[in-house]
Amino acid sequence: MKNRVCPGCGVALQSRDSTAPGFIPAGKAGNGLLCRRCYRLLHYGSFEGKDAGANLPGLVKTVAGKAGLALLVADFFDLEGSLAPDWPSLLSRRIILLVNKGDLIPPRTSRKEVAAWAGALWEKRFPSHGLEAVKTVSAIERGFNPGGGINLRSFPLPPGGKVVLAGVTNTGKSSLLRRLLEAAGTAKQGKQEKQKKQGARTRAKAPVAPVVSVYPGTTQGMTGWVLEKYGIELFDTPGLVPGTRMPDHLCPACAGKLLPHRRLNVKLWELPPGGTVLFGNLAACRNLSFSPRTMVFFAGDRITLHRTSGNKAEALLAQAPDWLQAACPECPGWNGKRLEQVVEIQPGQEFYISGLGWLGVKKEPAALHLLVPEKVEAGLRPAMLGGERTPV
Ligand SMILES: Nc1nc2c(ncn2[C@@H]2O[C@H](COP(=O)(O)OP(=O)(O)OP(=O)(O)O)[C@@H](O)[C@H]2O)c(=O)[nH]1
Ligand SMILES: [Mg+2]
Ligand SMILES: [Zn+2]
Ligand SMILES: [Zn+2]
Repeated sequence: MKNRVCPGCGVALQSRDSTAPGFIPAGKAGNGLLCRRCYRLLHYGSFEGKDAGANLPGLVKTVAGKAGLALLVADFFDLEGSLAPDWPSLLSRRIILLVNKGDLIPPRTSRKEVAAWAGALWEKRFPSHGLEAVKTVSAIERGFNPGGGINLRSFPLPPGGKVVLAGVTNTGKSSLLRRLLEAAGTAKQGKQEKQKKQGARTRAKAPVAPVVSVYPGTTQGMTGWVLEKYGIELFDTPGLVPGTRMPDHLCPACAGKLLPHRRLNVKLWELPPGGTVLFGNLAACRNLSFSPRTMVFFAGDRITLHRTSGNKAEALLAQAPDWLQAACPECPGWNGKRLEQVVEIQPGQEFYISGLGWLGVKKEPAALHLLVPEKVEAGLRPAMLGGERTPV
């Protein structure tokens, strides 16, 4: 660890201003001690204090410029949002795309298929910049094997061994780094967690590893970690906020609730003409076809997918009861505005709403009326999960 940088979030430590980023009480700053924000996040689960306010794309570009290889971490749940920034211009020439949160992929879809799907999306968005590899990984799975999930030894390492982790917020960059640190025997966290479980009365020391949380923007600066086992120095970087995803317009607590944690929320419904499905109080999908359609809806496991009629949907969106709320009244960037879209969707296609979820139709095409939050990217795509894919 470099001196005087919080190992949890990468912000420069300071003892002058308790309201500014990186604050640590005077005399406490030592190796491995966390800034106040990280400390409170880790011990009380509260997310407070200002962001460091740095030029994040600039920082990522600078770190990537010093590294010879970039591990671009994408979130399986929102691949469009993960590939929204102009990554080729930000990262070094060699990029490995890691599709993280593979544990959430339903068993009937193979992880290789999802990796191929992500690779195709990359090619569509960045046709002139080839990827070194695409892999599906999971940072939380039991039995996670960095040697099997990300075989760092199978890629020619850059001279100097510097490798950067990059991505948009909340894709699991810091989580993957923690797993690699644990596997390499560098992090103390694994041992402490075990001690706690065994009821050992040892006072927990601050873990020397990046802090992970459901809130976007947990990592605010750069930290470097030497992994002797792999012969590399791995850099964690702050997640970028492309502004195209649903969570980019919500408060940190509501943004965290959009993530699927243990599983996807999947609902298979036969929707009569006029039948409507709400994604919390954020988005809506109504069947405009003249007969019922079998449809499947995907969202995070803390988001309510609610089936109703077209008339009731409007009232529910206008005045959401607590059980439906996905955006609270304090969400800063959420103005309640939704844009209308009418689409004809085929089996083998999905309609996605970046960072919120997606839906598909079975057996026969459907005409749909959608209400999509303003500024959030949404549209038709070839189905990602199982079955036949219909090009868009
Ligand atoms: N289900 C699942 N959740 C994961 C996985 N990896 C990370 N998460 C969760 O995703 C959230 C974000 O993880 P972080 O590691 O903090 O993500 P990050 O990319 O470092 O985020 P920023 O620092 O905000 O850019 C946390 O709630 C993690 O528990 C995974 O493989 N599977
Ligand atoms: Mg992080
Ligand atoms: Zn910190
Ligand atoms: Zn909110």
